[in-house]
Amino acid sequence: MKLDIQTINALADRLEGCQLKQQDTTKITDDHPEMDWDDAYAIQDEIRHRKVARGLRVIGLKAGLTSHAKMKQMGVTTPVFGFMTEDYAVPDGGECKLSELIHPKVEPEIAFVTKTELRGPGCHIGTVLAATDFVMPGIEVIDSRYRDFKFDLKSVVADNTAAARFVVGGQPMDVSGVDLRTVGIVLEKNGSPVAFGAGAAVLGHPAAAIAMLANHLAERGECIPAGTLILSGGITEAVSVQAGDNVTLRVQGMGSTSMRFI
Ligand code: OOG
Ligand code: MG
Repeated sequence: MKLDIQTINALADRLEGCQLKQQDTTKITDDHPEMDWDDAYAIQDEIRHRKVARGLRVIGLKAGLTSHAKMKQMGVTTPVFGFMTEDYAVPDGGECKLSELIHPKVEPEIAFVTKTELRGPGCHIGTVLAATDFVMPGIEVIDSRYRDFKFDLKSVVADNTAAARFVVGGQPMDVSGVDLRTVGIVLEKNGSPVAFGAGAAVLGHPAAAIAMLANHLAERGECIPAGTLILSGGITEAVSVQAGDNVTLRVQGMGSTSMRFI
């Protein structure tokens, strides 16, 4: 760690403050170029502690920057991990209020729900599939607290990987019933297809993103408990949304999930 605890706290304040007040900010590495990965996750952890202390439950985990499309869009090369609290969940078909967000974008993702604990190191696609209860379509709403989504990896980790809202729904499916590499997805905005892809866009197999998360947590002495919802990362580039937009994600064999921006 390169930053002291006062600086970690001040940066958590600054980033969560931006989220709560719908304000953007410059990336924190501009002011703290020396910060390292442990500092970045320590700031994210401090934001999580603040939310939990206010009575919010953590209801899911996420992997991000797991597809080449996303890495290219953001100019980075490594996946990152974050969390979702209960206030991030939008009911399937429900409304997402733009007044609570800065500059949201939507991402088509495959959501996993685990049935047994996943503990690294050494997790791989096989252990993830064995521990998965079901998979389902999920749309993540990202809302970077950084001006114009301009960040580097440590800044985005500190900002809890731009997590803001999500919806899951459709037809939950047993992993034995689907080839997650070839499963096709269509993201629609107001009835028009705006992004297409297949599961393999995420690290060759979306379960690889879950394995990476488990192995990452193991380095911190943590695991993925049974019954955890995890978003495996955007399959395509993220798509901007505006008031009035209806967004639907269709995943082959898994039905669809949708949300409306008001
Ligand atoms: C960071 C969040 C990335 C994903 O699915 O790739 C992410 C960002 O692109 O702003 O959630
Ligand atoms: Mg995402």
